[in-house]
Amino acid sequence: MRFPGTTSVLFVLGVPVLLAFSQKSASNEFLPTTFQLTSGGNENHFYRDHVTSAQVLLTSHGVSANVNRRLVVALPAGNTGALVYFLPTGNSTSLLEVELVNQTMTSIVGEDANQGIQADLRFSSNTTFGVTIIGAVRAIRDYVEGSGTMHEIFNYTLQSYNTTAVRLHRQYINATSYSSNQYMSIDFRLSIPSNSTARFEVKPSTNGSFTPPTINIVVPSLLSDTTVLSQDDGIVRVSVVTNETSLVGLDSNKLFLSPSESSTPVLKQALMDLPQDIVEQFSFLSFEDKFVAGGWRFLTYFGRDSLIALRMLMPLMTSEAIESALAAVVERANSTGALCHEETVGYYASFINIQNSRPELGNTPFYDYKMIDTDLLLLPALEHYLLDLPQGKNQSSGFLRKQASLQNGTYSEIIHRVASYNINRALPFFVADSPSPSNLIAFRPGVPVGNWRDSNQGTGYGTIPFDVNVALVPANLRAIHNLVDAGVLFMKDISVDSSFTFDGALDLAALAEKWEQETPAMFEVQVEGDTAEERLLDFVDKVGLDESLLHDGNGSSSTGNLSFYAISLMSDGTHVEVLHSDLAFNLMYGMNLSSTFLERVADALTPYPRGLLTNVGMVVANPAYDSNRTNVAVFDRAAYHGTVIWSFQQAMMAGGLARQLAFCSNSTNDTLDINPPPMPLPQWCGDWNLIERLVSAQTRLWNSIKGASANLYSEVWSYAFDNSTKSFSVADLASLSPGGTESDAIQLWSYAFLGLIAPNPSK
Ligand SMILES: *[C@@H]1O[C@H](CO)[C@@H](O)[C@H](O)[C@H]1NC(C)=O
Ligand SMILES: *[C@@H]1O[C@H](CO)[C@@H](O)[C@H](O)[C@H]1NC(C)=O
Ligand SMILES: *[C@@H]1O[C@H](CO)[C@@H](O)[C@H](O)[C@H]1NC(C)=O
Ligand SMILES: *[C@@H]1O[C@H](CO)[C@@H](O)[C@H](O)[C@H]1NC(C)=O
Ligand SMILES: *[C@@H]1O[C@H](CO)[C@@H](O)[C@H](O)[C@H]1NC(C)=O
Ligand SMILES: *[C@@H]1O[C@H](CO)[C@@H](O)[C@H](O)[C@H]1NC(C)=O
Ligand SMILES: *[C@@H]1O[C@H](CO)[C@@H](O)[C@H](O)[C@H]1NC(C)=O
Ligand SMILES: *[C@@H]1O[C@H](CO)[C@@H](O)[C@H](O)[C@H]1NC(C)=O
Ligand SMILES: *[C@@H]1O[C@H](CO)[C@@H](O)[C@H](O)[C@H]1NC(C)=O
Ligand SMILES: *[C@@H]1O[C@H](CO)[C@@H](O)[C@H](O)[C@H]1NC(C)=O
Ligand SMILES: *[C@@H]1O[C@H](CO)[C@@H](O)[C@H](O)[C@H]1NC(C)=O
Ligand SMILES: CC(=O)N[C@H]1CO[C@H](CO)[C@@H](O)[C@@H]1O
Repeated sequence: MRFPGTTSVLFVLGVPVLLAFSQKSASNEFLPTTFQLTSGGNENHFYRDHVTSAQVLLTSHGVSANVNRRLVVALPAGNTGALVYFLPTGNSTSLLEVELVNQTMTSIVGEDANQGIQADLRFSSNTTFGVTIIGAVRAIRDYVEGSGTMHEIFNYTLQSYNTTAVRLHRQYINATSYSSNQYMSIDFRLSIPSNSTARFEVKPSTNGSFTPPTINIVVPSLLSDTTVLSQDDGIVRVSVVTNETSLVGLDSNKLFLSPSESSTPVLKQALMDLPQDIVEQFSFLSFEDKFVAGGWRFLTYFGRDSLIALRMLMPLMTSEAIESALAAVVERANSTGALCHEETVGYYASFINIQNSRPELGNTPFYDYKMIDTDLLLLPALEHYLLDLPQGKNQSSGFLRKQASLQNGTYSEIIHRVASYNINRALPFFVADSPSPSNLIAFRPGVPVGNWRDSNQGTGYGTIPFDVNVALVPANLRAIHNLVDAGVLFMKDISVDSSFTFDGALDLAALAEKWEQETPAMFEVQVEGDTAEERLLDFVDKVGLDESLLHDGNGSSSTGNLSFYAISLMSDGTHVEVLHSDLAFNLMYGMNLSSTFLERVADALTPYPRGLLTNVGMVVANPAYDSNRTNVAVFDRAAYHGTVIWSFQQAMMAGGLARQLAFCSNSTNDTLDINPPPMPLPQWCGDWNLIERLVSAQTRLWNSIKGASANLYSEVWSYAFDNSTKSFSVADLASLSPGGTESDAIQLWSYAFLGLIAPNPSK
């Protein structure tokens, strides 16, 4: 049986430490899934059963006293939650520690059938509540990521209190639900279990709901710090309940194929070897209606995260799970054919609707269409599922005939609309006499971001990104072309903007080919050998690395004059000369890569700071060669999209490289994915020199990835450089950038590694 009803405890090297307790009974009775992860100075506790899903976060024991202890509760239901900072009080010299008492996390059904999560917390000393936010996870993110941004409109009220019970209440801003006339609310409750001697001392505000009440937790003096954490005295029970409807989870056995359903021996082996603890983390983010992006910060629908995770894990997944993820994207397309980036639901949706001068919408979900890459990711995923994978064969008519539930129309109508939108956006470049940056696809007017490097600094303030233009537009056009060829989509149902004129009908293959062939050169950056060396030396000096990293002994060597692809273009066409990992999109999605392009991949997969590879992973950007030296600081190791390591980028690079190499080798032994090669085969398949370079690059990449294997499934991390060993170690990004962005302990697309096998070293 694949999911035995046992309790397993697994220790992975270093952080995060993983403790998994998973239970499934043979009688098919639904037992809760719970697991715990330590990551970035936080203890993350996860819980899911048929009543609720929740993540509860507490500051890890032993973290510096300068860091305020914190509780975060996050529920995917309505993306609701609570945040409380616990400040130390009194004369106690002992450090305030708060921990979740083992095995006390459970779902609860409270008054009015409201549902949520409950857990017992143990306090080592007296505390008073600091900043407290009850309501939306987005409001909590605004506070922790936005240097303390709070909105008065989110204020809670002290509903009731005494020495053993406190209830903080938040009624929705626009109190009624969009689907009924009933009040919606969230409650944060505190109580004292019968055998705990903790007590509350509460002083209500004298100033209405604006000024928070004083809430103290008083626990008896204890003998010493070491005994405190094993006593019942400081225990307080907390719960968060809401009347948001809970999402129905997709269980791990519904997510992944069973080994007997696999089409190749390697896939069968991989399915048998799936690490159940990791599968459960991925499963925590998967629901019947949608996948959510990560926890605690992104327990809601994100189109890009869903589609990228799906593309990479699809070969292992059941058609039910694949179609859940695809349907979530299709359902949320807008009437123009753009795809939804983020869905805001629940309490925060009311806030956004008010800001958009649509208060009458109440808490109707708000869909955001600001990203330009998401639009391009659906059709390649759909193509791969319906045309390449065994579990997608014969599924197309059933899927396309479905009637949407979040909007009018069939999936077929919506998908044709998405295809039309994407084709029309690709036409200006196609009909232009000569390629010009102004015909490429830029971030939407007035929006400074638009691809996965979702910060102004992430593309060096450039507005025309490499990934979208060089990888995703052509891949999307190829996908549409192939789906039309296969009779899944129909040219007659695609509406081509009539202001463009061609000789005869639009030729999708020619359209794709023009984008494939002409865009890479538009991003090409050339740096003379001497200049490159000067900039590298300057870079090493500026960011506190060591010159020895540039020497041959480190597998690093000067290659003379240098060419690479800019991470983006400024709106005037100026290159942002930052070396980057987005080449992975071409490898994973592209069909007709040139040998020049693949040479650049091999160049990039060399030791940092010449290339991207550290001994603790692949950095996603490297500004060392940029003639604009301001970017050295803009892309530093504390920047969210700077010289930091994103796990999904590593997975995409590794998976993409395996995919391209498999085109030439015809072997089904090295990849779980099934990718029919382009016909005729790429010319570079005959270039053994190049293939050897790519295989070496692949080995270096995996060595780099394995250097931080304990972090593999987390979102993002940075590095610290040790000058004595001249090597890198993993550094927590949030601690490097106080007030900056913390990493999620679980992140949907980082589980892409479940779909990869490391290359065979003996080869
Ligand atoms: C803290 O210590 C000071 C001096 O020892 C004392 O006056 C004060 O009452 C103490 N406060 C508490 C809350 O115990
Ligand atoms: C809680 O569980 C963890 C993991 O099993 C264990 O290491 C720890 O000692 C337990 N704590 C208590 C107080 O039982
Ligand atoms: C405090 O309030 C709770 C909930 O209203 C109630 O059950 C409990 O009896 C009260 N305790 C005291 C000491 O009044
Ligand atoms: C939500 O719960 C509150 C009680 O906390 C109840 O008054 C309200 O009717 C519920 N709303 C809906 C839409 O069920
Ligand atoms: C305290 O009470 C809880 C139930 O409320 C129980 O699980 C626990 O064992 C009790 N602890 C002691 C020391 O009696
Ligand atoms: C908490 O404060 C009370 C007085 O309000 C004091 O008696 C107790 O010793 C304090 N507890 C700790 C752990 O310092
Ligand atoms: C929504 O809230 C805003 C601000 O509180 C208010 O102006 C508006 O009337 C409310 N709309 C509804 C339908 O309750
Ligand atoms: C759909 O989203 C795109 C991209 O933001 C936008 O240009 C278009 O106007 C939207 N369509 C509608 C009907 O709002
Ligand atoms: C669906 O169509 C009906 C009838 O034309 C219309 O009333 C309704 O507003 C449409 N719904 C959506 C979500 O567009
Ligand atoms: C240089 O980089 C900085 C930071 O990214 C940017 O603000 C500035 O516009 C760039 N200058 C030029 C000339 O591109
Ligand atoms: C791969 O295998 C197919 C069928 O066995 C064959 O037609 C094709 O030529 C092979 N391609 C390569 C690159 O060996
Ligand atoms: C009780 C409560 O949440 N009070 C907050 C109301 O909003 C202001 C402004 O954001 C905060 O400063 C208060 O803490």
